[in-house]
Amino acid sequence: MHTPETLRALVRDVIERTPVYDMHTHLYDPAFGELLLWGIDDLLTYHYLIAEGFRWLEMPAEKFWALPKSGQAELIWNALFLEHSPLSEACRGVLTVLHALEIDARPRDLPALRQHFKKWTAAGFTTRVMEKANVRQVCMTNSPFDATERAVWDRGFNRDPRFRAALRIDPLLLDWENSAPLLRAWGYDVSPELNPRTFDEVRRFLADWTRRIDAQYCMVSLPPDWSFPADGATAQLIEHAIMPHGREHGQAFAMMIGVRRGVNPQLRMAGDSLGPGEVESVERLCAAFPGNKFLCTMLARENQHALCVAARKFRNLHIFGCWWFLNTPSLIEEITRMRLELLGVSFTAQHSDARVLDQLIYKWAHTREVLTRVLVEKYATLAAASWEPGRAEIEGDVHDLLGGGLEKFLTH
Ligand code: RAT
Ligand code: ZN
Repeated sequence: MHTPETLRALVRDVIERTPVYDMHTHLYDPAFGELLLWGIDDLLTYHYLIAEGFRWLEMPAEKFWALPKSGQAELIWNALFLEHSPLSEACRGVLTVLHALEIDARPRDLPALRQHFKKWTAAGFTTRVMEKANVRQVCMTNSPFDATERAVWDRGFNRDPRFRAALRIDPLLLDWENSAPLLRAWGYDVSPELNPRTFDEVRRFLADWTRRIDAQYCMVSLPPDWSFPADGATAQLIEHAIMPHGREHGQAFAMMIGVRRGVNPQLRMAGDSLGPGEVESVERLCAAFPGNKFLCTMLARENQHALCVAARKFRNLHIFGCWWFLNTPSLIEEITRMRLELLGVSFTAQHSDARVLDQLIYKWAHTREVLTRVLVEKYATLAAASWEPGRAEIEGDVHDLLGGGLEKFLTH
């Protein structure tokens, strides 16, 4: 029989020891060189922190952007760590990282922090961080529309098996007008009007990239007003290119819904916001294409309950993560508790969305803390009905929640 203390210790231990498959990040295989961000200046210039820094900075945005990365980092450090306490989730994250790496931040000395990172190479640091974070594999976000990234795939390199790939196609689905000429330039016989020949050629493009990068899924982020079915290019391309492509290659389509890009363009990447999306469109897609697999996360808190209900209705839908503005302890807790109550463990509790390698440490440490709280509470309710969870049972559940369930969903 568990006491509350033994139960908590057991659940915490299992959660800490279970390696994660992090199914959505913006990290890169070290072979991508400069594209893989790491170290204190990249941590401080994370766009989540830039948005927070701008709440205090008085300089025009253009002046900030004209500074070198170290200058930007210094302004953020001063505004968010020295002049005020670093209480926000993104600020706290930097401190969790430094603490875990045994870097003493107490003197509050940025140049000294920089020195600590000098001793690592990208390759060595990757291993160190993944071990600390207990992450077994991460999925990158790979866009054929990104010229820098494309050049690396063109050159070719030896893949690091810890870095999986996902085919990210926002421009294709959201900006057909400008994507069609690019596809043409890359040798695909598409026309601006969407017709059968064009759909076939888009499928050939998707198939080529799927094979080339070994894409685990095809991903897109969508605005709140995205709707399906619809007349526009987005819905047409989904129906006539993405769906048949997904069936042919056994590839899931991952939708990240609810982002409003460039609400404040002056902030650049930090200027995106959110809005509630249409869960009904997700349901209609799942119903119309039972032979396709869908992954979905939504950005608005208001959508979380309906999205859980949608997942109860469609076994070809797997929901994942507490995305972006939802990746804060209080919201992770609320969402994870609700998902467990409605779906058991048939969802993926979290993805890190890390853009800087070091962030794997804090994103997963903070999620693990919350998951421990919620699962202890839930197992205690089972124990109260004399269903004592055994270690192996808890291990299976946690494995599923931390990426293992997704892997099964993708392969079955
Ligand atoms: O969370 C983020 O870092 C956002 O900027 C987005 O990248 C978002 O996660 C996305 O993949 O579009
Ligand atoms: Zn992302």
